[in-house]
Amino acid sequence: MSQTCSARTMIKRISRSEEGKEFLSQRVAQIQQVLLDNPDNGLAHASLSSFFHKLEKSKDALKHLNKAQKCGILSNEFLWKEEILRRQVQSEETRDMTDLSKCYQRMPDSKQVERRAAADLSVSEFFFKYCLRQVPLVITGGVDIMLQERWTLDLIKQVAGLKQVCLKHLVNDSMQWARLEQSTCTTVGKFIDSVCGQNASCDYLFDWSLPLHCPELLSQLVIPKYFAGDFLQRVAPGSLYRDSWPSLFIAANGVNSELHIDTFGSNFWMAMLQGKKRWTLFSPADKNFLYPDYDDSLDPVFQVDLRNPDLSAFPLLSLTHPQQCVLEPGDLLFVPSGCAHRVENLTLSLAISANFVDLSNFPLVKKELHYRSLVDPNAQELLHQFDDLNFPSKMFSKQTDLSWERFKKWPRHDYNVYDIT
Ligand SMILES: O=C(O)CCC(=O)C(=O)O
Ligand SMILES: [Fe+2]
Repeated sequence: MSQTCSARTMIKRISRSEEGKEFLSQRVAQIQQVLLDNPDNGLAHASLSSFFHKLEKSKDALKHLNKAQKCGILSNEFLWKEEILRRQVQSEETRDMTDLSKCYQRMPDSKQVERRAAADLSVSEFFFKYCLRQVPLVITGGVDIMLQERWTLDLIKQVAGLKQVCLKHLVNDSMQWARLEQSTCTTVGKFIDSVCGQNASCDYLFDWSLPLHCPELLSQLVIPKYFAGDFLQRVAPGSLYRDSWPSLFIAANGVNSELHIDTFGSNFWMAMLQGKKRWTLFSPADKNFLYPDYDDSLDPVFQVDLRNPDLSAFPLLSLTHPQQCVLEPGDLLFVPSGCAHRVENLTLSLAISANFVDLSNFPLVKKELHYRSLVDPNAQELLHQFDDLNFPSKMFSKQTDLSWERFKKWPRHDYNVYDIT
């Protein structure tokens, strides 16, 4: 317990301890007693639901949440919790219904992620063959489209060295997304020195927004045609996620991000600038066989440990469909919405990435924003724009690469010739 961690992670640790479980079970018994006298006590049902949830008894938690709602305890937060519990129950039921005799005692072999040269890949082929079918792809030479001169750690240090950054670090039993918790804050320059030094840091400069923190780096960037139609650039300035990406990643050899699915149904790309990363990806259909734990979030952590897979505890892992690739400088990776992934930095590495929305994930993104909007007004505002019948949701098969400036001022005047609907 020596590593610093979030309250959420600490609460999970305590509720999984013997004393924690005993305390929670006693509370359950007390509330059940109250309900014997007054079965329509909505608040008691709501509270019982929370205690069952902490005891990881999701079916009971969902049952009592629904009873609380029937007793008139209605709020958006309860609808949000209901969806979290529904996801948990559904994943457990899917596993219960799966025939264990089909499982093996080892992980399936990983297939290699397909690789295609940017020079031979049209926007239409990318969209219909990979994006729409949720097939990951490495676009080789993709980074040459994006930068005339590839960024290096030296350049990042020159331009952003004095800026403040808050780092992440991996905590094995973290309940935070990707099992990454907040670590120390420092300057970009000091962090780069520390990852280049002898005793490289275990911290991760992870998803550091360039538009927010270092826009001066972006003026030279070109957004490849495959991602240039990002719907997040068609919403009002200030809207959620519109200016979050691209973001920067720097890590020493051996630093990882654990299994996760990118949030709000977004698609994702990553451009590898320096060093190597090994990606392991699963198809969206594998999600429940990776043993998601939704805890208090719509974005689960996964109970399986891919470094040392325990097939006795998690037998359905043997029925998944892993794909792997090692990203090298110049590679541009596309990760479709809904694909769980884990990333290992095989060397000191530098990369940029972005999440995006297009026609391939638009329905999923709207569904995810609907649930997030129950507790997040910014998600509600974004959804409102996406839901507008006049929202420009067509794409263009002859889309060209766009300079950063043109990408941010999406050239709407061309919209009448857009042909992918
Ligand atoms: O490079 C990494 O560690 C993973 C990046 C990633 O998956 C993300 O930002 O969602
Ligand atoms: Fe990710």
